[in-house]
Amino acid sequence: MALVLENTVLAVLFFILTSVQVSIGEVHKVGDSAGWTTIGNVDYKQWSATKNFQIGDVIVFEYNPQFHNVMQVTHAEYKSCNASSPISTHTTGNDSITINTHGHHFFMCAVPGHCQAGQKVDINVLRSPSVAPSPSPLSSPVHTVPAPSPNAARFSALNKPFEKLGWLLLVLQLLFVVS
Ligand SMILES: [Cu+2]
Repeated sequence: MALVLENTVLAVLFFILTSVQVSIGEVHKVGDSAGWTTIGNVDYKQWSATKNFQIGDVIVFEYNPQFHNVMQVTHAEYKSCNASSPISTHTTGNDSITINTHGHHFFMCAVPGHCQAGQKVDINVLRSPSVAPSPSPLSSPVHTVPAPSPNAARFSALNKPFEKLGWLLLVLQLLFVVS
């Protein structure tokens, strides 16, 4: 009996740990395979528009540090390509920046001419959209699993450990009843 209980606890702990791992942020490499560059006219606006940035995500800038750098700047500085008073400076050539707040995060290369040439990116972390009910004529009246949005998936991933805990308590109660 004790062995069964032990195995159950271990299994549940494993589920909790793997569930927690799912909720860790995504890694986004700026410019994808092109990286952080002025070569090839990479459209960083287009790149960021295709992403769904979330709090906890990691933004990776990969570049040759001899030719480029990364400066986080204000919106005004981003627009005017002015890096005279950056919020933060990154120069390793492989910079990982974790996004911890909602809203816009503006980055540019401060090498003269590069920002003007388009080496600038706006990482916009949207607030989780309110889960507004959107009844579609195609959906059945029976409330089934809603179409999972990336946000919903992430949210449920965060809640999973607690579901598992509830499950653990139920199992423990059953075991006590049986023994
Ligand atoms: Cu540059």
